[in-house]
Amino acid sequence: MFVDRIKVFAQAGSGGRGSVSFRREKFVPKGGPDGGDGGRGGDVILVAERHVDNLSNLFYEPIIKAKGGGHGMGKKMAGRSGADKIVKVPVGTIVWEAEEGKRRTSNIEHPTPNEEPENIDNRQLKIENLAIVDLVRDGQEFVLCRGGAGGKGNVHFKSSRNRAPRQYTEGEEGEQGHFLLELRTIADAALVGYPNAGKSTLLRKISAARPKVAPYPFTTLHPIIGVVDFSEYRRGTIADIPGLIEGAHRGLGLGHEFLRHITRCRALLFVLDIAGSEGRNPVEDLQQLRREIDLYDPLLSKRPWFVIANKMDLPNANENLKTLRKRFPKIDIVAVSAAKNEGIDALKQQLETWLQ
Ligand SMILES: Nc1nc2c(ncn2[C@@H]2O[C@H](COP(=O)(O)OP(=O)(O)OP(=O)(O)O)[C@@H](O)[C@H]2O)c(=O)[nH]1
Ligand SMILES: [Mg+2]
Repeated sequence: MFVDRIKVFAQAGSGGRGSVSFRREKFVPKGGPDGGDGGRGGDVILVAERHVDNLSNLFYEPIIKAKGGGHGMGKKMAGRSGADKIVKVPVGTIVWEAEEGKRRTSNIEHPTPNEEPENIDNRQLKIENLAIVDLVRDGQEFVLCRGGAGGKGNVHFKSSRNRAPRQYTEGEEGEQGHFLLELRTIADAALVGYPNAGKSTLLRKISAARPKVAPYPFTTLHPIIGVVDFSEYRRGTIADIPGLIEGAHRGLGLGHEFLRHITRCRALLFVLDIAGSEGRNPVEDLQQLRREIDLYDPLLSKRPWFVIANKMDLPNANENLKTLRKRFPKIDIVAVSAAKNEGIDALKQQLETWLQ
């Protein structure tokens, strides 16, 4: 299962209560207060990990809780600290507060995991302003909810006037809240095209990634990243995403939800079935794809873009390629046959310059 958007409830541990205790020992009458402090509650910590590729672990565990601190004890012994709860998330995870103003309150509500949050339109969300954090680096950590401090034991309340204090404090409550976690894949470029254009076949040829390839539309259901090795240890990352069709912005096909995964790409690589083997016209395909991207996010369609004309081994490919070049004279177009492994080395060289 691939989960790239999920609502969770997180709660850090509360601090332990301070202890009320008095020293009792032979030959030490009225030994005085010796109640220790409570331990602090554990934090809920998110860690971005390169090897985690989606948020499915949270689908099974949408309620994340860290342990509370232990209560203080006699003989000035402090309670143990609550263990932190560490949650691994993929690199590229953005965290939003799912219910504004509900963080850090003490009334524990029943979480409603997996419910699609309303009125969060990700295109309008300015990551920089509204997100709590954007975990973009491997190993990056973020304390989502901080554990509460431990309470004070009665040893702190001794004074000249009160030598046998019975006061103590409760531990602080841990922070808690509902959060929306969303994965926006991080890759240098994305392969954008109609279903069956050969995007996955292509990714298999240029990288070690092994996305499924099949002669029916919508084979690819979620993004897959391939690493392309260029010369001299240089490499680039390419995302293979599901096929896009006309009307995707209205929810046709798989819709355009998955396009969030290309919002961080520096370049878009449009993959065309240049032979028009399914009865479509590649020039129109390209225009339509550009239009869908623009409808999704006008800023995205302003990114650098290039064309990979695939299926050059089939009839009509050459003619169509000429027409396409005439129609888009300023755009870099590389012709390949992914299935026949033709033009792949040249494409890799181009990729290196495109992604510089
Ligand atoms: N003749 C020919 N067929 C190709 C070529 N590249 C891919 N195909 C075939 O086209 C079909 C679809 O290929 P995929 O790589 O699954 O296409 P896709 O763009 O990833 O499709 P979706 O994941 O459904 O969007 C498969 O049957 C491939 O074998 C090519 O260069 N020439
Ligand atoms: Mg595919």
